[in-house]
Amino acid sequence: MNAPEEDPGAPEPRIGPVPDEKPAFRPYHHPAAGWGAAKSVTRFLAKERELIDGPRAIAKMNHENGGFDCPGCAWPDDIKGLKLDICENGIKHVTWEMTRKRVGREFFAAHSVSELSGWSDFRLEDQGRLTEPMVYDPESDHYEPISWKDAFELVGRTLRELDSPDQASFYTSGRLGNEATFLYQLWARELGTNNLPDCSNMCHEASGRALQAALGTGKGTCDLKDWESADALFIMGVNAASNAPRMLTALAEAYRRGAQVVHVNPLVEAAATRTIIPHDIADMAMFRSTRTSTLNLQVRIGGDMAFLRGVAKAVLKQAETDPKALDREFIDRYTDGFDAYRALCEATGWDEIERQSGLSRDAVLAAARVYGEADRSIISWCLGVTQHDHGVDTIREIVNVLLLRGNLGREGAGPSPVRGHSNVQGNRTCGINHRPPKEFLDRLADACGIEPPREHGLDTVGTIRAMHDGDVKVFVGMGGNFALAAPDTPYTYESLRNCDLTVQVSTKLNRSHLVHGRKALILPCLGRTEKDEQRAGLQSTSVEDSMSMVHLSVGMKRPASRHLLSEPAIIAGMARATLPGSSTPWEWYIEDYDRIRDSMAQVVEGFEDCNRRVRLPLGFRIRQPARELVFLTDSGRAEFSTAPLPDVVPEPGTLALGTMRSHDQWNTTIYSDNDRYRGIRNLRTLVFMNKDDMRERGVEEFGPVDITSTARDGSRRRVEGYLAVPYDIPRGCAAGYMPEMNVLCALVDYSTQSDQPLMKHVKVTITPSG
Ligand SMILES: Nc1nc2c(c(=O)[nH]1)N[C@H]1C(S)=C(S)[C@@H](COP(=O)(O)OP(=O)(O)OC[C@H]3O[C@@H](n4cnc5c(=O)[nH]c(N)nc54)[C@H](O)[C@@H]3O)O[C@H]1N2
Ligand SMILES: Nc1nc2c(c(=O)[nH]1)N[C@H]1C(S)=C(S)[C@@H](COP(=O)(O)OP(=O)(O)OC[C@H]3O[C@@H](n4cnc5c(=O)[nH]c(N)nc54)[C@H](O)[C@@H]3O)O[C@H]1N2
Ligand SMILES: [Mo]
Repeated sequence: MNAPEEDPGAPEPRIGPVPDEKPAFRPYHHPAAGWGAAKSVTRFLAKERELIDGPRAIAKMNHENGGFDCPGCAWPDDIKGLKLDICENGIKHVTWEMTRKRVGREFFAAHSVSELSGWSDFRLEDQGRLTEPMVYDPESDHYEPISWKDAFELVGRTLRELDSPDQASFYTSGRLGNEATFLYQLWARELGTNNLPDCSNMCHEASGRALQAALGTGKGTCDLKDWESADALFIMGVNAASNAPRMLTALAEAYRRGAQVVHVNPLVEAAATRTIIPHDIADMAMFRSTRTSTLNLQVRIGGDMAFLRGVAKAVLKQAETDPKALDREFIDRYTDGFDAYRALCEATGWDEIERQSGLSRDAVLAAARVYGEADRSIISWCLGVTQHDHGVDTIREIVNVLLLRGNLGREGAGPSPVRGHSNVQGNRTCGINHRPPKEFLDRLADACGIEPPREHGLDTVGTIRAMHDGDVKVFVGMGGNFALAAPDTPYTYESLRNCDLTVQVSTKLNRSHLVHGRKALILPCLGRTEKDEQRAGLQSTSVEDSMSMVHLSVGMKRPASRHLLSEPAIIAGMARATLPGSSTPWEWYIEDYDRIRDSMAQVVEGFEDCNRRVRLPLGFRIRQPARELVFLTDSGRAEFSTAPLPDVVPEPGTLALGTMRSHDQWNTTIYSDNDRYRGIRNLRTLVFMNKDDMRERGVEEFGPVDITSTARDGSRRRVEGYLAVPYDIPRGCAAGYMPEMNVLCALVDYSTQSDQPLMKHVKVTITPSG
């Protein structure tokens, strides 16, 4: 066996940009994960000098009874308690947090904010962990130490002086644990605002809205057991090998048991080829890889809805001669709106489906055959589907297709969104919602004795606009890196700078500390890997994964600095200072997080008796009514939708640009300038293009190009000198990396269905530079 050729491993992974090295592109033909990943991890650990603690921490990660939850993606833990269900990128995220480097007061004394503003984002985070609270001093243009008490007082005073609580906005990034989340929303609502934007507003807002409307349940209905028993898996708009690497195991196992795995993506990503499963020792030793795909469909950017309509059309056609093609009994008993949907499918012509999906009729029919022959199908999706104007309609079309064959409420079937941040789903469950349901607010009022505001608050896009207009004056960032993650970078910068006060609760230095309000605080917190000691002893915090499993996470490392506070403690401190007359027992909650969970048990749906259930070996699963065929919709049935197909074909001369992640980054955190599975080394300012589109524009391979986007309101944005990489991508489509390309995303370009920025569908023209 010519093993080494099978998987010779990564091109040397560099940690951080290497300015003197030439960018390179060499297509990747090896399996995902396997030895390439192992090699990359070893180098990363060595670089962070974590060869001893790193592996020990990893052994503790995601394990029942006493580990911490991987701070990476939201893919669920292995239900069989697999001890080595780890992934390259999870290890990077953990090690990133555990670095030995520190950013103390000496660092801030030595570097002014103006100076730091000239540093790269990589260099900022590479300084290590923040160690004590800092306040911005405009006189010296430096951050200076401040006591926790004074920091809380500054937040409290500024908030109390506002004319209205709606002049403050409280952002959440999806790593925040459930207990902190609960206290955070309680603080905002007791103050009197629902301005609770979160990263979900840029991520899966469309999924929540669509599933809620169709099924009355805003989450997916599948769990890992379903994934293990499906006959067909449809993976739409996910780069799983990089962003949900543990999904590779599920795909490989599906292939081995003879299930069909269909990938729908403009790019053939590494997860759509083959993988070596990292925990399969035999496979690793033998360099044996497994296929993770049976069919790849390179849909046009934004073309998923047309593709799904084509599948439905084919299934309905088939049903004319083969009644078993549809699950009529299911449709009659549980759904509403079938006749209208059937009529719509019949009225949609194949030429339109082909044009809008970018796929041939034969390709769509091939997928429809897979779907028609499978007893149990799961459709899974991520940002390739959500970050579009018609994201909600597309996800409703996913549900339409599933309903046709009764793929809901039974094992091995259903809708299964892949969430992003490790606790982004838990954040929403525990109250981070600018449009909170009435029932949640009622229970919050009863259990916590507050009068929560009833009108909707601002989301991410709304907050940026309101800060720009001067309507929001205080911004609190609970984790994340708002300045870089949000669209329209210069506009977002102006918005943040227009605030009276910006507060960032963070673990590492990032751009959002340098793009700040007139007053600014950096409040450093414990990370998930670290021990959180409170009065009652070592505390744990709960998190919810993509499949609604809630379990405890306990840190095991000594905190990076003795001045750090936990996120719940920081929130309680700010809340107490803001609300002097509050009857909420803020300090009492912090002494023992079980007390927070007792309140959550009364307020959060599905959290009844959570203190006991969360301590069960695998935690507990939040009940999904739609899984049990209970539909909390107005009709009490699952709703077919009948939205018209959007026109996603770019106008002549323009391209649809999707912004996405490389293999070596966590959202705004860049680990290196390599993108191994796409064959890229040492380059981030690039654009992947179809060869014919390049030729038509006189763009040379690796030649510099200028990219201009045109927004809805006609305004233009531009980046210059990006290098064009010829890639296997449909004509009319282009792709490149966030967050660099966020300058091309206009704030006005958000979905009217979900208010999500259109990060996967930026209208651009590309021309050779100079
Ligand atoms: N290592 C790592 N893991 C992560 C993250 C990270 O940054 N790094 N981020 C986390 C977060 S917050 C999230 S939300 C998830 C994101 O996970 P993904 O959704 O995988 O994120 P992206 O990198 O944006 O990749 C989008 C994928 O959609 C495809 N795509 C683009 N446009 C379309 C389209 O119109 N239709 C279809 N069908 N596909 C399209 C792209 O080719 C790409 O494969 O990952 C999470 N996990
Ligand atoms: N163009 C474009 N833009 C996008 C996207 C896209 O696909 N295209 N994707 C969007 C998506 S899906 C998302 S989720 C957002 C991500 O937006 P965010 O969640 O705001 O950004 P991150 O980069 O994940 O945040 C990284 C920072 O979080 C802090 N941090 C890390 N761990 C912890 C912790 O335990 N506690 C606290 N308090 N802080 C911590 C660190 O200081 C680090 O610098 O970006 C969005 N932006
Ligand atoms: Mo996300």
